Amino acid sequence: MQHSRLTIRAVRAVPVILPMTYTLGTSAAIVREAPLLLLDLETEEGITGRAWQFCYTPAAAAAIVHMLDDAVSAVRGDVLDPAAVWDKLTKRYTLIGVQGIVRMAMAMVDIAGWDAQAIAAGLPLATYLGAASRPIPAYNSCGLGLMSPAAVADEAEKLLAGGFRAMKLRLGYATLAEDIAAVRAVRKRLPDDILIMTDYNQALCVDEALARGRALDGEGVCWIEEPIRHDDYAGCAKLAAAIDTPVQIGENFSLVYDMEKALAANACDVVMPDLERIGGVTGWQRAARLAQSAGIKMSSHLYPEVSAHLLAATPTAHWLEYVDWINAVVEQPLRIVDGHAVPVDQPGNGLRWNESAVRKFRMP
Ligand code: SMN
Ligand code: MG
Repeated sequence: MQHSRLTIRAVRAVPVILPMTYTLGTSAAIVREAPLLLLDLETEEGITGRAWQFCYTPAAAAAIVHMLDDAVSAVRGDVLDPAAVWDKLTKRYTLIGVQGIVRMAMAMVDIAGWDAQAIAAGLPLATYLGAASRPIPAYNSCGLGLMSPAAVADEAEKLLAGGFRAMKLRLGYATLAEDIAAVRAVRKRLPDDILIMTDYNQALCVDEALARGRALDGEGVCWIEEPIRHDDYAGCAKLAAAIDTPVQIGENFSLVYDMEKALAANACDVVMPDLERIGGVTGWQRAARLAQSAGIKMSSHLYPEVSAHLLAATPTAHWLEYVDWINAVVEQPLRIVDGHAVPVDQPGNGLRWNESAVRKFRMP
């Protein structure tokens, strides 16, 4: 691997609100537009690394910008070694805790830092991480929120565009009967070989999840995601043992330590860390090693452009979660070919902002 020494100079973070092609109607909240933060990490050597972050709410974007300024004030002039920067910032934020917006800011610096390094080496991120870049099986995770069976089936049909062979259906209706009706409506409308993932977004208590999980065992879904509170690993373990369909968790693992605890508790059959929550590219690589040791398949949550590179370098890679949120403001949206995400064949992670689109969608 080629190493160019880069020095951290500054960050530029631009908050945008992007319209979503499909409403994300989860059991926890309905998301109609995506408040995102776009980050440029500049180096003294003139190389810029990039990252984006889903801020969940516009108010968080401003808070993360403050944290980014603080983080970079601590590492300005340092050699851009993402793992060392992570350790230094972890120490700086020990008292407040590496969580929430602190962790979000740190992860953005980390993701952009790895991008800058790969660009300096002249290699796509996947290759820089030692993997052969390859297409990654992707499921369409846009839309399919809680709505009538007819509406959800109509939307499912649209989500096949782009050659997707799998998609994710949100569940957690008031009753088990409504969950089953939604699954059956989608199943009936799609060709038989299309896979359906399901996601409860933590809607249920353990007993209800047992009942619904057992019922879903008869419906042929690919996995049941976050049926109960994300950090109830004992409850998750009970479900994973009792339900035949794989139990999927991981988008709420905060750093790799949560994943360690979940695996130790046998809380799930498969994992899907979120690039930001797990601690950026540095955290993802640690998680990938854990998944490999545990022999457990690992998918991604959001951030498909960077995750495509990371899954190429993940020994137990499973599915990439595809969302199209960033497409309006990038020069080259992630390509989906025959249901596979194709990591950009350019140095770095491939994120380049379309500056005129960024101006158009900039948060007021
Ligand atoms: C989800 C959660 C939060 C933001 C977007 C999407 C959802 C998923 O749980 O897994 O896609
Ligand atoms: Mg989810």
